[in-house]
Amino acid sequence: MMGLIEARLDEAYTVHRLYDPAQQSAIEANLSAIRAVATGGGTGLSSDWIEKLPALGVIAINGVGTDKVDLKLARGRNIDVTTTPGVLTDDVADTGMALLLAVLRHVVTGDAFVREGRWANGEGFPLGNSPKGKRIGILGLGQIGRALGRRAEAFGMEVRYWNRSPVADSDWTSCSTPVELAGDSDVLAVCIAANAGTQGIVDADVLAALGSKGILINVARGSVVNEDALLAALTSNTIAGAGLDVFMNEPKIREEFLTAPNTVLMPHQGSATLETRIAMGELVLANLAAHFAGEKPPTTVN
Ligand code: 8YV
Repeated sequence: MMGLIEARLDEAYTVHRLYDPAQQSAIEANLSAIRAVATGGGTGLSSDWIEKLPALGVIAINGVGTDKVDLKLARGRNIDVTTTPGVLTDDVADTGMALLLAVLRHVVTGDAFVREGRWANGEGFPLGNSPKGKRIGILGLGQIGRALGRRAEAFGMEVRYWNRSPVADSDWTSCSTPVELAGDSDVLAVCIAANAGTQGIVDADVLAALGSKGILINVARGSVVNEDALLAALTSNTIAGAGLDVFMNEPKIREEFLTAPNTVLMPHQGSATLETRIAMGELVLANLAAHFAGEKPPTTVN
């Protein structure tokens, strides 16, 4: 979390930092006194840790992903799990658009081309592709999926979607399966929450349906994409390219991504703006404050 949010935590509470090796013995000595955990969406809290903390009453996630916390186990222990909904929606959707444009318009390779002096040497640079008139398929029409769809519309794209549960309030075309969505899209944008039911939902069949001109964007979680299938699809030109903000085993992602053709990589930056990280931190603080005041934390999800 940001320094100024951590400073507010330190003002209000006795804080032990699990990521700091120097604090390990103090933490082990204080297990029964720890009443709250603040953590990131990609980090969560393992079930082993939940079991080790008998006084735990709240897990305040600085993010919206709950895939790294067993929500049922927490509920069974009367532990509230909270997230930071709403405040990061626009930035994550912007990241999706940034990746989409970066792939279609060769932003990253163009930058290298100029710096390497190849433009000055008179070399030609390949034409990009326009988003205008293209179809974008949103996999997972939650808040982020909707925000990305609205942005894509502003760029002249046609929006369709697939969602696990029926969506009543959207004018966009609904597809009945992820494969149908991919087959009906030029760009497939993955915005779906990660859980047991969505693991590897973007598989070889979905990528084959997206096709050799199709682009995959992922701003959700690495686990919702079968990475073997994605790397195979990129290297065999089964799809045309990808823009990826999230991966399995971050930050030690599979090395094949580093050389995958026509692929733009980001180090999980969807919500990483100054403004949004302050707003997320404020929500974490509000949830913790409510818990310690004996109230229900405002954005409890379980
Ligand atoms: C953050 C996220 O990068 O919301 C999420 O689930 O993955 C991101 O917004 C992460 O939570 C860092 O704290």
